[in-house]
Amino acid sequence: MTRTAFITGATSGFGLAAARRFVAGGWKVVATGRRGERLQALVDELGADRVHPAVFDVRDAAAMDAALAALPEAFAGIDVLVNNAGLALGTAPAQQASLEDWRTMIDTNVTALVTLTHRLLPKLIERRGAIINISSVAGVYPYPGGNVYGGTKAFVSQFSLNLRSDLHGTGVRVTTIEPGMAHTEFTLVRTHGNQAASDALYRDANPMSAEDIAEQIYYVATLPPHLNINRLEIMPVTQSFAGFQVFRG
Ligand code: NDP
Ligand code: 8X3
Repeated sequence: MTRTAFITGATSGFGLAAARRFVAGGWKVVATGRRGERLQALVDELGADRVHPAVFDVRDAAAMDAALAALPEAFAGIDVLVNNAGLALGTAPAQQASLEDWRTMIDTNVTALVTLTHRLLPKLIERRGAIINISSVAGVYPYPGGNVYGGTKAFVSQFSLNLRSDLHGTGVRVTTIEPGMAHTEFTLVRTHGNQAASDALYRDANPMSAEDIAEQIYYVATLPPHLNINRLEIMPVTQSFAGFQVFRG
C-alpha cells in the first residue's frame, strides 16, 4: 500500500525538499503552504497522482478544516504528519523586539502546529502512523535574539515528548528534529526580506541544505515500526556553541 505524508510548509526549504524525497521513495504527499503557485509547480513536477496541493494559512483554523475536508480519497489516509511550517521573525533583543512578530511566531509555530496535530490524531492512530515535528537547536540552546522563536521551538520539542507519553500503546511514533543552521528562505523571512543579510549569514559557512534535513525526515519516517527516535539534533560542522556571557559594570 502506498503511504501518504502530510507535509506543512512544502513551498520552500525543508518541506519542499521533503516532499520531493518522499515522492522519490514511492510515497504520496499532501503538500501545504500559502503560495499556491509553488504547490502547483510541485504537482507539475512530481505528478497529480503523487502530490495533492492544499493551499491554506496554517493560522487559519477554518481554512485548515476546509482543506482537510477537501482531501481526495486517495490522499485522505495519513501515515506521517510532518509539522514543518514555521518561521522566525527578527533577531532583536526582547526589549526591542516587535510584539506583532512574537505573536506571529506563536500563532504559526505553536498554535497552528497543535491545531493540525489535534485534527489529524484520529487518522494517525487509525493507521499507527508517525508525527515528525520540526523544532530547532534554538529551542535547546539560548542565544541573543532567540527569545520567542527559541521559546516556540522549546514548546515543540516538549510537546513532542508529551505526545509520545499520551500515545503510548497506540503504535504512533513521535519525533522532534532539531536542526541548526540550514540554507533555506528562513533567514530571508527572519530579516523581513533582507537578501544581503541572508547571503551574509550563509556565506562561507557551509550550512546544511534543505535536502540534508529532508533526508533525516525521510529516515525517521521509514524506520522499522518498533523504533522511535525521540529527538534528533543536527548541525553543520561549522556551527557550535559559545560560552556564557558576563556583564561587568
Ligand atoms: P522556509 O522559509 O524556506 O520555509 C518555511 C515554510 O513554512 C514555507 O513553505 C512557508 O510556506 C511555510 N509557512 C510559514 N508560515 C506559514 C503560514 N502562516 N501558513 C502556511 N505555511 C506557512 O524555512 P525552512 O524550510 O528553513 O523552515 C522550515 C521549518 O524548519 C520551520 O519550522 C523553521 O523554524 C525550522 N528550522 C529551520 C532552520 C534553518 O536554519 N533553516 C533550522 C531549524 C529549524 P508559505 O510561505 O508558502 O506559506
Ligand atoms: C534556526 C536555527 O541556528 O538559526 O532554527 O537558530 S538557528
